[in-house]
Amino acid sequence: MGKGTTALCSRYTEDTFSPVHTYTSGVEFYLKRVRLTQERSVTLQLWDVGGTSLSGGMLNNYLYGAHIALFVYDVSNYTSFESLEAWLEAVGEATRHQSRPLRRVLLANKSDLEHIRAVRVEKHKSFAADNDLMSFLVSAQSGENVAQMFQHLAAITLGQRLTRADVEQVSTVVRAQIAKPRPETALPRPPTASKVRIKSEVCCLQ
Ligand SMILES: Nc1nc2c(ncn2[C@@H]2O[C@H](COP(=O)(O)OP(=O)(O)OP(=O)(O)O)[C@@H](O)[C@H]2O)c(=O)[nH]1
Ligand SMILES: [Mg+2]
Repeated sequence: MGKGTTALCSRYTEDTFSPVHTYTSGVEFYLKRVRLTQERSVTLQLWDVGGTSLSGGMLNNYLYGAHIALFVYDVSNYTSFESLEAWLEAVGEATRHQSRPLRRVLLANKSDLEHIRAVRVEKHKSFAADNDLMSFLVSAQSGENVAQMFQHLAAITLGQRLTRADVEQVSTVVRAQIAKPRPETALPRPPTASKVRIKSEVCCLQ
C-alpha cells in the first residue's frame, strides 16, 4: 500500500481523492497556480516520484533544481515510516552536488486513520528533530492541512510573510466520514463529500 504521495498531489491540485492505489512508475507532474497574498501569485510545480524510484538511479534528475523535498509516510503503516531513512539517504546522495540547498519536509499522511495509528506522535517529532526536517500532519483523504501546508512552504521559500487573512483564504472545513446506516434503518443518504472548501475569490485553480 502506498503512503499517499499521488493522493496528496491530486487533493491539492484537483481537490479529488481516489481510494484506489495506482502505482506511480517514475515521476508524474502537477501544476497549481495559487494566490499567496492579495498581490502575489505563484505557480507550484509538483513532481510526484513513485515509491519504486528509490532504487531507479533517476532521483538526481527528478530533484534537479527543486526547492523542497517532501518525505511522505503513512501514519497507519510503520514500514512506511522506517523507509524514510533510505529516502533521506538517497535524496542526500542525489542532491550532493547541487548548489541550492534543498528544504526537506516530513509529511505524516493519512491523519484521518488516527484510530489505527502505528507511528506515535513522539516518534514523528523526534525523527523530524533528529534529521532537521520541518513537519506537518496531513490527510489527502479529508484534505486536512494540505492546502495550508503547500501555502506555508511556498511562502517560506519565497520569503513571503503571510497575514492571517492570507492563511484563512485556504482554510478548509474537514468533516468526519458519515457512517453508513444499516439497510433496515436506512434514511435518505446524507451528502458524502468529506470536505467543504470555503469559497474565496483569492484562492484559485488555473
Ligand atoms: N485513509 C486514507 N487513505 C489514503 C490517504 N492518502 C492516500 N490514501 C490511500 O492510500 C493508497 C495509496 O495512495 P497513493 O497516493 O496511490 O500512494 P503513493 O504513495 O503515490 O504510492 P506509489 O505511487 O506506489 O509510490 C490509495 O488507496 C489511497 O486512496 C489518506 O490521507 N487517508
Ligand atoms: Mg503514486
